[in-house]
Amino acid sequence: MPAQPMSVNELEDTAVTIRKDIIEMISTAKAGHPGGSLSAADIVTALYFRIMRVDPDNPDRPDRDRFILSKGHACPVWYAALAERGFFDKKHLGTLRRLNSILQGHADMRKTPGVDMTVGSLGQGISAGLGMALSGKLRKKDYHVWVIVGDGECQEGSVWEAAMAGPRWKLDNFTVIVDKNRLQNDAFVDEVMPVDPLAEKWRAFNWNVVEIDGHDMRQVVDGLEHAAATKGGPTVVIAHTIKGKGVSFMENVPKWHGAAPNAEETKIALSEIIGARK
Ligand SMILES: Cc1ncc(C[n+]2csc(CCOP(=O)(O)OP(=O)(O)O)c2C)c(N)n1
Ligand SMILES: [Mg+2]
Repeated sequence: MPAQPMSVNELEDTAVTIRKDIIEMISTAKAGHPGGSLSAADIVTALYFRIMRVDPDNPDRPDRDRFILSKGHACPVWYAALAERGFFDKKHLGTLRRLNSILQGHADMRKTPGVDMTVGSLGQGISAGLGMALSGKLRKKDYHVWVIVGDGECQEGSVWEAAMAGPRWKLDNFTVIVDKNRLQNDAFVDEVMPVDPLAEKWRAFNWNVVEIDGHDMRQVVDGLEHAAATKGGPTVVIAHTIKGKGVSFMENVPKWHGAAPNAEETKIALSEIIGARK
């Protein structure tokens, strides 16, 4: 079922394609969320091209690993990875956010092949993933459930209700990845409502905690593989990331949470993304 798992070098190349597709998609749609898509790009690439057992020809295959992008506004990164992995034709990327497109502004499980959970209302994804993981345990299936949440999203109380339940059910088939890019929509998380110390919080909820640089592909792969192999309870991977990573004028700038680049900005963004890999 897995494609040949990619090497770190191949994953780095693929992440360039994913970042290009994110920018092109949002530029064409003239709307969308580039910042949080780019911060998650390396993690999502590693999941779809090395870590997860998924089957693009049979998206609902019962033994597939499950993935939920709980920070659903960042779905361009999800769509780019699904298309690149072969879940649907890449031509759909040009229809992002259009009426009746399979690629809505927030991912819809009824519309997009490979999407197992509708997202967009922050704070829901961990609970949904937890249910999938618990179901897997009860039915003695060996799939793994992966959920990405935002750091701003960690302000939601429901995140911590789900966090309490994971160790209770010893869900070692369950991994949460926090995209800790330090920003939420209009400002830095620390200014709005600090969530730190995040690692200590998860530890206090009895999770195994791993911290990685979310843009160092070797660390991303090692962290995710460690999470998949850890037995006895769930793991949280705290990924230190940069919002807008790969496009200089977007990095760490709150405006690029939810704004589309114009034609000139798109040109610069694409040349920076491609140039970084040369
Ligand atoms: C329940 C809920 N409240 C508010 C919003 C509006 N909203 C969309 S994105 C966002 C900020 C999210 O920040 P973070 O989780 O850190 O995501 P990232 O930085 O990765 O974009 C907010 C408040 C929402 N989608 N859902
Ligand atoms: Mg954030």
